[in-house]
Amino acid sequence: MSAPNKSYDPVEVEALKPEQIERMRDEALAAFAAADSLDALHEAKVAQTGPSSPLALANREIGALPPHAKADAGKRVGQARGAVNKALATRQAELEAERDARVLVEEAVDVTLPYDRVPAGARHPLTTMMERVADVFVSMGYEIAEGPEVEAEWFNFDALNFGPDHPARQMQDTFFVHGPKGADSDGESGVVLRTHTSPVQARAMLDREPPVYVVCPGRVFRTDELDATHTPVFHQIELLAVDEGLTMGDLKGTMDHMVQSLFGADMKTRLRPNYFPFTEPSAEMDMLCYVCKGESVGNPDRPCRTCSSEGWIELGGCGMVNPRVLTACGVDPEKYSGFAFGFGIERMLMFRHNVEDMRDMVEGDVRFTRPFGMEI
Ligand code: FA5
Repeated sequence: MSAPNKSYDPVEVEALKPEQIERMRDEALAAFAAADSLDALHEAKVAQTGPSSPLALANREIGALPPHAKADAGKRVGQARGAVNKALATRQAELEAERDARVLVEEAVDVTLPYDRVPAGARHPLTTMMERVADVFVSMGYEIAEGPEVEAEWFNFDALNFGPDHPARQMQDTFFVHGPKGADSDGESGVVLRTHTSPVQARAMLDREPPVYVVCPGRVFRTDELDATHTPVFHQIELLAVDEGLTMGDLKGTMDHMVQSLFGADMKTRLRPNYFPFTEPSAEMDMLCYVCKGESVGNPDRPCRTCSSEGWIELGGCGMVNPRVLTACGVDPEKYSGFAFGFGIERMLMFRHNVEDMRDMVEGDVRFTRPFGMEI
């Protein structure tokens, strides 16, 4: 800054001469106009309005003027700085608008373009249902046991107390791979596609020393026609417990626990007498209808489609393991007793999820599986 000089005319201070102020202003306006990016404008702003810019330096010269000259010089510098700041703001706005327009074009996403992501599928609800049921028993300490789908006739029938000419052997309509053995055979065991998961019971007892607690999920085969409630290839889950002192009470309590875990705490089961060669006594197990909880029975105002207003839904078969089966599988029936039950997963899926036609489960249409979601 020049030293105070009370005598001289302000127009003699070079930096404050009107033509110099105009030149500084015009140079600043030209620099802003020439800036073609926000970065370039920032550089021009620092050069033209920063503390070392010509106008800022000129402004400082005002302090050295005699009082009568300060107002005039201050006004001139102030007007020039005002014009410069205004031009800066205008150019800043223009460049920002250009940038925004460019970004909008560059980053535009055409939402109508075809996409190449593979759509996520869903696990088949039969698989998730089978795992869900098995998990109930695994959490009680049961072990998962598996057996072959192509099974020795001996395991599928003989070990389970189906006599060679027992009518029950015809009751299960069987796909024979070799055989059948039957009453007229030469004693060789045939080979079948297993008709139920019960042969895994026999295998589990032969493989392990009691106590035995196993759950056996698996695919089974019968010569049934495919229709709304039957399929020739379906899934069962079987439970077997062999220990000292097991009773029908343990069987009932275990089944109640299963239906409560799957359908809610107020669920229960009931037993109806039935016949299976491998259990004695045998029973059909029903569970309370989880929709109407039995309230539709004798109540025409509240009909229930799920149980046909019967109040109960048939689940499968059960009973105490026949001592002859225990003996055939090397377990001492004097010391041990056992209970078993088995039921169809397709049927359970039907009433649990209101699936009206079993054929939907086998046709492999993703429109059926997807609504069940990606349950793990
Ligand atoms: C049995 O298969 C016995 N092994 C169950 C058992 C296990 C009894 C342990 C005692 C002790 P059943 O033939 O009733 O039982 O079949 C059991 C279930 O399989 C039926 O309740 C039904 O839900 C299902 N099921 C039978 N046939 C078919 C089919 N063609 N399609 C779909 N599900 C079927």
